[in-house]
Amino acid sequence: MTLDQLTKIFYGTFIHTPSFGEVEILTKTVIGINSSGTIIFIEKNVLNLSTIILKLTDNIQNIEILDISNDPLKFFFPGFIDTHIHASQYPNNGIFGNSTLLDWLETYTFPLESSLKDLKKAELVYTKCIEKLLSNGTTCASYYATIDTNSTNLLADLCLKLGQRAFIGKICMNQNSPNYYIETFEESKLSTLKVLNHIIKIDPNKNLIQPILTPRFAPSCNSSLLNWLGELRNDKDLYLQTHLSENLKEINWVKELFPQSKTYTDVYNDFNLLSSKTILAHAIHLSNDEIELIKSKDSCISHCPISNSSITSGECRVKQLISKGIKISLGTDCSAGFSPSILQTAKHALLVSRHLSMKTENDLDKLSIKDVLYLSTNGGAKCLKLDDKLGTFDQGKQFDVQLIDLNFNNIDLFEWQLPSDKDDDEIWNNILAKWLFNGDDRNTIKVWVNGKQVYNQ
Ligand code: XAN
Repeated sequence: MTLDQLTKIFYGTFIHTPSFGEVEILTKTVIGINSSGTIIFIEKNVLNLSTIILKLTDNIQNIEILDISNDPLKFFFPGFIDTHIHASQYPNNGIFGNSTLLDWLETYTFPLESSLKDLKKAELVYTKCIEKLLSNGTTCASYYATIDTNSTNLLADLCLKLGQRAFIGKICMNQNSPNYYIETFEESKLSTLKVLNHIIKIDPNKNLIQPILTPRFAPSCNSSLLNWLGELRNDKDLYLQTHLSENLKEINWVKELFPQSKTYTDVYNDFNLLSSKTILAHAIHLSNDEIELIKSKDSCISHCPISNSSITSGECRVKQLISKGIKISLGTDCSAGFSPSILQTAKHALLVSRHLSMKTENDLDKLSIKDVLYLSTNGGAKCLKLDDKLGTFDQGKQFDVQLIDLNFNNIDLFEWQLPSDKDDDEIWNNILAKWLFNGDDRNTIKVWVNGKQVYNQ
């Protein structure tokens, strides 16, 4: 450890989820970071901050210190990771009527997305969306933009400017789309390459922004486009995101469009789109063969419970997929999902799992508070293959963190519910439960990405 690089020190309670179903509470802990936002030391059970500081350095002038150790209702938590969100649909949050997937796309979604080729409008929408996510503690998001090159590049520029870690996807769609929102195969290729080049140019070291190939879903791309995307993905080892098996009508449509493929998942596999860097949103109605195929490719699933309830798509069998070894994370899926908050999404993941368990009469389908907090953070990091950098508090990882403060009247904690100096698991489990079920963006008071503060309430 080179302590002359030490720039910031944080002292207090840190809570994270090292594995699925596990929460670790680190009280009286000191974390130090360097100017790149990398955690360079962690010291647990520190009773006196000054002694530690004196041990570390004799020059504290240039070191920023944030000490929350005197407030029992504040704690640091890893930043949330949203692995599936359409920035371009943000204005439609909450507007979905009684629709289901295919009519929802035609009625609400395509008109809004296509209108964002107006870059003034796009800037307004994307800025609001990014700022809203940051204020909800989301430090990393995998975004869908639109089919438009400039509008997609703008989203990347704004994430970089506002300091959010992001994967940026230019949507590809060259068939079964309205005439006002469709591209040719040639246009889709050119636009995809332009966006890749732009992102590499603005963030060559991938400090914050990375490109992600984004065929919207099988019905909107013809075989030539899927084939080209598969080759590009493979040649350049790129991330890729798409939708899978969300709605029964959609699945039947895919069968008609791609009769040569055995299943919906096989369509993606047949075009070489599945890898350990592929994020599949929804994946609700999978057969056992499809589950095996996803597992064999080490692709991951973004579970979007609010969206799945809102446009009545179904309940993803999260616990079953995890038991098969599939990586799972959470997606807000704005605007089929009405909330930009991963905390709300985690709460709905828990509730949707209860509905699933009523249907299956299997208690094992229920997700716990610890489970959904894992999916919101470390699960997302693993899906994005960034778990060497994000998801937990460990030396060598980046400080992508939110400071939670429960001193607001959305959460009434009584004296006997407060943590004491003794570590008390049950007290902390109850505090996390109150945060999950009654908390909201009021409780996220500061947010850092790469150690840089990007939100302050
Ligand atoms: N399938 C989709 N599902 C969804 O939830 N949102 C979308 O925009 C979309 N496009 C295809």
